[in-house]
Amino acid sequence: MSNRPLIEHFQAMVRMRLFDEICMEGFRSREIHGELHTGIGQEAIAAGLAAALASVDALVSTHRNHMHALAKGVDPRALMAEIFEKETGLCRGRGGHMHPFDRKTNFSATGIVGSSLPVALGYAYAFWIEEQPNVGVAVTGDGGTNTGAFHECMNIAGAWKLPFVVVVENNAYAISVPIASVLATPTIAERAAAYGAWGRKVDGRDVEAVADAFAEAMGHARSGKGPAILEATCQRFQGHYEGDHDTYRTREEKKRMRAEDDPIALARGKLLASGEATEPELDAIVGESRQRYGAMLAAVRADPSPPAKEFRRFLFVA
Ligand SMILES: Cc1ncc(C[n+]2csc(CCOP(=O)(O)OP(=O)(O)O)c2C)c(N)n1
Repeated sequence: MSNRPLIEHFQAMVRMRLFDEICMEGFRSREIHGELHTGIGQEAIAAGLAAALASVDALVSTHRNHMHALAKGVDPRALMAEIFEKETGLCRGRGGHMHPFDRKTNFSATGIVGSSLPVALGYAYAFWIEEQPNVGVAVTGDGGTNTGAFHECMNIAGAWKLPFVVVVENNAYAISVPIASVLATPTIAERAAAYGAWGRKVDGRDVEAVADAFAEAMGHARSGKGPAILEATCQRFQGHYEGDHDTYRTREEKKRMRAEDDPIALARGKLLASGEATEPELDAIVGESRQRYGAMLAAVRADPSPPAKEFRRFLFVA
């Protein structure tokens, strides 16, 4: 049984998808510069993390970070303003899509693949030294698990029994590289044994399965038993970044995943089958979320950009 009613997960996933669709619109209209990576198709993983995260826990995400920020409780208005490069953003528009940081919710992200682990491990070590019952959580893609940082962090977290949880969003590709072609073991979760860690692989399209497993992983880490690896399988519906030609996946493969692996459609089907919700109720959630996020976008668009003469402000040179 999940730690949150499925209808709440459904609402969270709908909002996450709308958020990223708005970012895609901002990218097309050239209001957002640089690379944009969306989490469309992967909503169940982010939504599944929310309930078991306390505000004092730290979450460190990747280049594909918007949905994790929303799950951690980052203000969506301030996040959207950051991504749209506005002075009202979380980092006054200077961090942008790949480097949001929020002191209030202990949320941050890094575009350096694999580097969410050492940052989250730093939080975990600090929590341990200060004897606080908080957890440092790193999200990484499957590609990130093949970096040296993954092994180094898991090893020391296991040796010192640090409150450290790694969530692997296994969307089957690291850009164009099929992850199965570069893994020594059938799963990533089974590496846990090498670090004395808790490890599990779940269906990352199933928000309740993710929520249950993540709550268990957090409980394990919080109670002083050491680190955990939660591998959640999913599909990335968009290209690696917006504008990616995505020729490494066939048209059929992409069509099939949208038809069969959509976590929002799967949750909708479950809610209807169990009688927990009706079509009009679910449509109302989508309509209300659309209205809320549409109004947010209009407000963000009206916000000021950082003044051009301040382009060096907040830049640090060693
Ligand atoms: C250290 C480092 N090497 C290479 C890159 C370029 N790069 C950006 S994303 C990416 C692939 C990441 O794949 P994965 O970890 O599976 O995450 P996904 O994009 O699938 O969410 C690479 C190689 C980088 N940002 N950092």
